[in-house]
Amino acid sequence: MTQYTVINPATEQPVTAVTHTTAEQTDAAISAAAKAYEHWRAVAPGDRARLLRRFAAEVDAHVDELAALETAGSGHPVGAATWEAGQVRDVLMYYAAAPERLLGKQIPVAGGMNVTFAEPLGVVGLIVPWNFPMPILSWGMAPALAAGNTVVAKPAEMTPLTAIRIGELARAAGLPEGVLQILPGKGSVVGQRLVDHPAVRKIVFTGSTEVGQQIMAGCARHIKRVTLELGGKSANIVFADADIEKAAATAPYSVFDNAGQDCCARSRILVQASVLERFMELLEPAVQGVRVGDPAAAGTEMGPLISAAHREHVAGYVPDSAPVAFRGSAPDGPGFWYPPTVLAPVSTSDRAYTEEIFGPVVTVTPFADEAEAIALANDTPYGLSGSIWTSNVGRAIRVARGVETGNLSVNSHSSVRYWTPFGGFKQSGLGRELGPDALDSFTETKNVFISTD
Ligand code: TAP
Repeated sequence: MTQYTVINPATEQPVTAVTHTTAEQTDAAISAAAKAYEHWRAVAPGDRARLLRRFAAEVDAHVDELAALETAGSGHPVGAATWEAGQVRDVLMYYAAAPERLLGKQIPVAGGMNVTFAEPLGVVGLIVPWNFPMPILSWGMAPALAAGNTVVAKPAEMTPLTAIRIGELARAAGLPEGVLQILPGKGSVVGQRLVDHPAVRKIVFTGSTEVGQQIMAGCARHIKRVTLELGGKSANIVFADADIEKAAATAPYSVFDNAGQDCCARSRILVQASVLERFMELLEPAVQGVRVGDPAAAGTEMGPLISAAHREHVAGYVPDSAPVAFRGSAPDGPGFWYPPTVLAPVSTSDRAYTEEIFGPVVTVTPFADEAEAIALANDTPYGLSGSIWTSNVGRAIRVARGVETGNLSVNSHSSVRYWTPFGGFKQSGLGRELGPDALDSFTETKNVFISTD
């Protein structure tokens, strides 16, 4: 049996050891989920809704505990981790309303009528990355359960603790055995088995585009349903007519949130050339004002990176010759720290400009006009997120329609709202999570003709 020691990224000290799930145990869990499905799909909608509300209440009663666990195991600032645990509760509450609203249609036809049913799929496999272990688990888990599926979830090897605890809270809330199982372990073992096992009818994968391609190919062998939430290289576009003070003040938070380990990170700031100098003057103190430090301390805004290996990866984008315009601070001593870093001017062929860094490094690039801003924003294989800053409503809409990306904010740096759809264009993914239509991707439409002859 392999054990994995979870390391506190802020101290480099071990937190606890977790036993990895083997391929055989994964198969057994999938069989248990298939068995539990027969019962769970038949639970009356009102009772399923009640159980999900109880699950939400259990999470709510343990928000502080979950947040502390995430801070220790993933290095998230405690304020952010508290919000993340609260999001699990809120997403469960939102989808608890769904079982009683899984409506079909009645379609009159010659000689009778057709009725449609939204049938659950069966066992759903969730493969979750290390950057947001709690919210991303909940985005797949809650609608899948609400629709009557059973769920087998694999947290990332490095960050399994909160998912394991959420699984325990589900049982404490009364979810029957086998309905939600959390299997810590390796992607190449547990994740791969979820993809390969014929009884798993759908995979929800969030992670890198590279692994997402393998997952999609694996799912193709079984015509398995798949939702992919992948990488990003999003643009924060600042026009000269914008509130430059606000755009500059919030820009650090649109990219350095979670130390830049955020698929929605606006890691390319594009600024209209006529206001570039002013924007940079304002950005420098904003970046230096980001409170980087002990994630367990209230008020900390940015914690460490997840691991030493990841810090090395991030640092690889900032060689000694890199055009560092300015930097924020980071603690010395133990911990996988990396300071917020602004690169400018950067060539549009520089790796730091073209690749997802997944760390607190941002580039600033000038543009001449609206057409060039859209062209630059779209010059990437990704299309997940983005922001547009302008006081011209028409321009905001035009640019939002022109940028090939799934989630945009105008005059705001915010990204995800669980009651609105979320997902990517191009290589940032396939399908949508969240919002009122998420149940569509966890059900199949069954169409039944009833003769009246
Ligand atoms: P990955 O290395 O792709 O890992 C994601 C998950 O897949 C982990 O649980 C991993 O397991 C598992 N996995 C790895 N190889 C697998 C395989 N062959 N079969 C099945 N599962 C496998 O990504 P990451 O480094 O954890 O996360 C960072 C990436 O995720 C970034 O590109 C980021 O943009 C993206 N991301 C996207 C979104 C959305 S919503 N679009 C949100 C967050 C993150 P292990 O734990 O064993 O590695």
